[in-house]
Amino acid sequence: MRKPVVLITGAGGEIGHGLIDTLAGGGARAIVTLDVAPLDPSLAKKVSREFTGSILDKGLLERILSEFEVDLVFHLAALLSTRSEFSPVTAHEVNVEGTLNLLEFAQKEGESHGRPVTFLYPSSIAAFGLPSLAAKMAAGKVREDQFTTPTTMYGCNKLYCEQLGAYYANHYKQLSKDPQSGRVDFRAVRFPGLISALTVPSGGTSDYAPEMIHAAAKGEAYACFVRPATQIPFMAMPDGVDALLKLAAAPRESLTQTVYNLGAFAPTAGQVHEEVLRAFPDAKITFTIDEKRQGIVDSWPADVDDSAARRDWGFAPQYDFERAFRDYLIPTIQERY
Ligand code: AKB
Repeated sequence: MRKPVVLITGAGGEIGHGLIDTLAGGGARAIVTLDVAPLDPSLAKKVSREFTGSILDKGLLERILSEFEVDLVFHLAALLSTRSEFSPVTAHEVNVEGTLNLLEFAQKEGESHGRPVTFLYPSSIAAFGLPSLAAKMAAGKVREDQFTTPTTMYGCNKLYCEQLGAYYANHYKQLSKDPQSGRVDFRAVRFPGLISALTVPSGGTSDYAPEMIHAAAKGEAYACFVRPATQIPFMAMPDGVDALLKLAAAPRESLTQTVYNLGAFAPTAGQVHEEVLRAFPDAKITFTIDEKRQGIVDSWPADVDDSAARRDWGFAPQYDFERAFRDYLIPTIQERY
């Protein structure tokens, strides 16, 4: 008999860390992970089975399918926005073809065990693309269906995979004699920039905020690559993990959308700098603008309208800007370094 498990791809990344901690603490389901690199030992001991390999390896996915009854997938593996601009074809392979492989995997799992597989997909504010800084500032909080014209490869990948997920959930092989849609219960969130006290991101463009905080805590100088007035939404990692788990547990009938915006606070880079200085008065932060990365952040919304997530499945972040620093980031980071 195959054991019912939760599968986490990209498990060694920033979200994976928090998610594995929380899921392992709850103890409800055995955890199986897939990542290109081995998990660090503190995480590895919390999971039932760790596969080291690529989401592009269909043979490996077949093996997981034959051994485990997966009824919940957190598909976290992705190449982030800055990295994707340097290798767009690889980004497409990992972000799109990898997601297609996982959706097909979930479809087959669902067909074989006869229950829909809940598929959690972290999309991103990168799925938005505002045409100019003036339009961004005029738009304020954007809804899920506004400005979905991304300018980055990563944003295009995320937006398309949101649609692919909806296709698998609702229209998969719609012309076949025996349509098999409904086997994948696809649910996506558009994450803002995530800030973790335990890990430092790599390859993203919202990275300036977490990088500034971690550099200050380590006593290292940091040159922020966007202007002080730059504004996008952010969220503390525990709220990000909590949101994924809440959405996974929400009754299907309460969900009116496949994709939900999430936000918690939307400081400017200058406000993050001020808060960092309050906690670490000796921090050496300068601003050296990288106009190209600035352009990417300027195409992302200043804030998002996340009222649908709050209404449909009770999204309620615990950390606003002040609390994120005071109760989570500063104490945890100070302990870490
Ligand atoms: C990135 O900067 O690429 C990510 C994101 C906003 O999805 N952090």
